[in-house]
Amino acid sequence: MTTTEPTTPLTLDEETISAYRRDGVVRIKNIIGREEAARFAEAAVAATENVDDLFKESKIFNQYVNVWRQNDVLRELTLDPRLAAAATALAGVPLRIWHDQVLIKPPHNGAATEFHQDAPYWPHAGSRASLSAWIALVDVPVERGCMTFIPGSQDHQNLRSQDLSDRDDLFRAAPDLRWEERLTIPLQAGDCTFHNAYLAHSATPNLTDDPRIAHVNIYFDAEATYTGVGHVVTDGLGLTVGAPLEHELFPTV
Ligand code: AKG
Repeated sequence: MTTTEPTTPLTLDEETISAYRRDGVVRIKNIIGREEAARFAEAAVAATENVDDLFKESKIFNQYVNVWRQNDVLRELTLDPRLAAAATALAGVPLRIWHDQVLIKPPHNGAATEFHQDAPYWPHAGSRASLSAWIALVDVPVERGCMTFIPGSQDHQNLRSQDLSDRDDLFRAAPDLRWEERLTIPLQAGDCTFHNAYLAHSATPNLTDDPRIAHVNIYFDAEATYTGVGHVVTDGLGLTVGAPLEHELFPTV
């Protein structure tokens, strides 16, 4: 797989961009500094303490969406120009923020995030490129809940949404993917992966005594239009079906 060590300011070389376009995923080490990651981890823990998470019925992870709207420190990370520049170079089209999320797997959470794609859940039409920057705010070795990808699976763009608590659901939807090679990517604090929103991915359970803390910036095509399909981020905003998602929640980057 391709791993890039960033320069300052971050520019991605052609090899990294073409590896991303082929595999649907790329790792960028040290996209933020280790100390920055520690500062954001502390902010993520403080911002989510005593707050109900979206996934509270599930052991898979605690999920907090759109933290950038409430927390000034995490807002810096969600709107970070280094991440936005890398995402835009990989996507090759102008992007908006779709939403962010802090995903915490508590110690010994006892549940994997099972294989799924992201895009089938989203109310977007005509997004030429949507992708996530999954940023490790703590060291995430395999045992702490790192991500595994099926490179190339982003070509499966017409699947129904898949249940990320069901180990077999993706493979019922796309039986050929069961036999494809998988790529597991441990990350150190400050590293990130970018993955295509159609790329099948999963994460191991957290088997360690420390929480796994990740912050995810999700970007989508600035010209994509709203489908009206229900989603927690867009419900009730009064968006027009068939029009671009022009709203302060979805700033261009
Ligand atoms: C995503 O960022 O799209 C995920 O599915 C994350 C899964 C996880 O962090 O466990």
